[in-house]
Amino acid sequence: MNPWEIEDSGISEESVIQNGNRMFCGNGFMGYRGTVDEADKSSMTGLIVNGIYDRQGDKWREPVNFPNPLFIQLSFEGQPLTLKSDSLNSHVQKLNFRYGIFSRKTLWNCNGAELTVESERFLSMSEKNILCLRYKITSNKDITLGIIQKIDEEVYDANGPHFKIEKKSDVGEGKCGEILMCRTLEKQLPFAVARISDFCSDTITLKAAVPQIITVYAAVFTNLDENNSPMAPVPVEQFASISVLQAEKAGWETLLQNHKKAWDKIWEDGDVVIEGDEEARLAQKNLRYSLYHLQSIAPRGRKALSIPARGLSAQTYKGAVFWDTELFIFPYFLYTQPELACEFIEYRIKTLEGAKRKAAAYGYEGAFYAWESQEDGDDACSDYNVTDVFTKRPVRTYFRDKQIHINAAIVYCICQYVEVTGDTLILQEGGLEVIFECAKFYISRCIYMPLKDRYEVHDVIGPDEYHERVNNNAYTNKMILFTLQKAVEFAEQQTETSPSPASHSFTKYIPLAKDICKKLYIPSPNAQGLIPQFDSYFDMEDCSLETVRSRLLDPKEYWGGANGVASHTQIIKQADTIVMLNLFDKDYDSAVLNANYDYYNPRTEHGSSLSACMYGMVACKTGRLKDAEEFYKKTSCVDISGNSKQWAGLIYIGGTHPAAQGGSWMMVVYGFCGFSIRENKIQIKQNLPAAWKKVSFTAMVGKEKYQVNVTREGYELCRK
Ligand code: IFM
Repeated sequence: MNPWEIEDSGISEESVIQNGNRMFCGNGFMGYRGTVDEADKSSMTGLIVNGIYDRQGDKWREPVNFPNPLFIQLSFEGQPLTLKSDSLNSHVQKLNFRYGIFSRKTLWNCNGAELTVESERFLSMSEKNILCLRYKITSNKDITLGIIQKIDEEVYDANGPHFKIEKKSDVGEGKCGEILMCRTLEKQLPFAVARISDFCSDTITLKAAVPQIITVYAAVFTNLDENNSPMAPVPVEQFASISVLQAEKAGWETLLQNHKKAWDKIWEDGDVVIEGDEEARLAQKNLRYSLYHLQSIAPRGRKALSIPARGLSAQTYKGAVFWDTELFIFPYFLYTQPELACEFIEYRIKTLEGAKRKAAAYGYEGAFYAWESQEDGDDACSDYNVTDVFTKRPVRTYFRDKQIHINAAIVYCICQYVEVTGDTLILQEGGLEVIFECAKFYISRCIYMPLKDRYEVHDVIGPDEYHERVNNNAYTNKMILFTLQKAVEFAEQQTETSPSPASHSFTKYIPLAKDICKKLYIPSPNAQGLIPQFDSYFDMEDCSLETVRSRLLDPKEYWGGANGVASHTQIIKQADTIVMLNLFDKDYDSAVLNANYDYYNPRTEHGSSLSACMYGMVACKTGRLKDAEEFYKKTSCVDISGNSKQWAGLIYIGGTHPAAQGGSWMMVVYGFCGFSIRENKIQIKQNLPAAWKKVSFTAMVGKEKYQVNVTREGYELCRK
């Protein structure tokens, strides 16, 4: 069994959708779902380009699903050969996740002739705009088939349509292929999709046992791509036609070798090696699969992009960027490819204006980042993010207005970046302004309680989304404190040296920020060491998860909001206070970590894929190795197993889960290896699972790159 491969033979509708996610290929510029060559929109085919969104009327704004240039469909006696055909004999599809290569082998019985299709595709990691497909047809008897090859413009859309086709033309040089010149509907953004095939007919006659191989090269360009000049933009169709012709000239083998070389380079620092027995090998496979997904969606080919919560796998969650990026995905890139981690910050700098607009719209100062952020930083999160299963009416949710902890996640991420890389340039290039603007928002959001002589933060939602509009969410308050402390620290450093315009704008807020830092209420542990998730949390009904689940009248019912089954109980959706204890473990003694872990874990639904890794890391810190291993399985298997939550109310939320994948890396490196940085030095406090002998990974700290080898007995750091 190839340790870098997954395979599946499922052909049910559910399997087709799941495999679309599980066998996703991407190169950071674009992503292509793991569907077969002849699949159409009914199989939710998808080609998503990072950072390209569109809105149709007042429907949800979402990523544009581009026309599919790799469509090939065979037919026999006028009947299309698909996974649903009665003539289907067998089907298997695979993903090689070392190199991001999707393959399939499918057999049909065509009137006694056994027909086999084998194909392979990849999205080039070296040429970001290029996709390649090799399609091989073999029959054991002479046979004639119909064949349709095209750029399939009939795309799947959750809330489309999102583009119009302006022109169709030939690729030129007498080649067999076409170019589609398109424009998105809302912003009128031009893009082009081109394809060339080396087979040019609509019928195909096969001699017994003589295979026919078809090679397809495709190119996708938008006018925002890095290699286009903003000053004198080259028309996208010209780019697409030049590139696809170049790809064809280079040929399959060369493109494949270059693609593999690019992946080899990625794995040099991006891999984590787990050695040990069978269980360790499984853990290794799950981890590498997770890292593959992160690498295949890490922004490449355009500047200042980030990673959406469902990667590039679908239009789910509106293709939006959440706090997932900063707190769950960022750490892996920070230590392995800091230049990519920096892009996430650049993205927040680029979208600061949108965040300022949002703060102003709610009557606050500074910047309030979008809960669901797209290319301009305006909030894509609707006021009605869930649909009631009974009335089919939209439910008013408050994620957009009240999850103010998003700001602090961004500040936390910038501070981590500066601390670990030592690169302060990003601060001058907009990072400081982001920190100060986030701080200003919090200053205007905190309220002073004169009789208590303290500041409080009311009417928020913490990470646990089932409890809306609560007061003094411990996680949020602690993160606000962190933000204000950092803002003051940076502002004072700046004024001491050379004041930047950003720090100048914050100077007048310093006294108030300091006062809030002194008097902000941070819920502290009670006599049992327990920290209330928010005011009066412990007064809510204390019942089991099973009790809450048994109250559901419909399995798709939403647990939160005004009438949700969990809203009036202590059952929470995901790690909340535990996230705080994880990020600020040094501020609490182990009795507090233990008490809160024991209390909150049985009360957590783990209904978000962000939950397991946070509990898992605290399980490692408190020596609960068995629990930690279970949480590791959970976070690292979300996508490989396909066992993830598919519905929130009536809204489909499937797709891949980059936060859980980042969580897999964090659990191995931060959790089991106990890796941390203290005073610019690497510290290791390992607690490896019994089946693991050794973990090796790369960590870049400052200008140094280390190979870190951790065994049960100790560790070594070697300069790389
Ligand atoms: O950011 C998360 C949130 O914490 C829980 N709901 C899903 C979002 C996107 O992953």
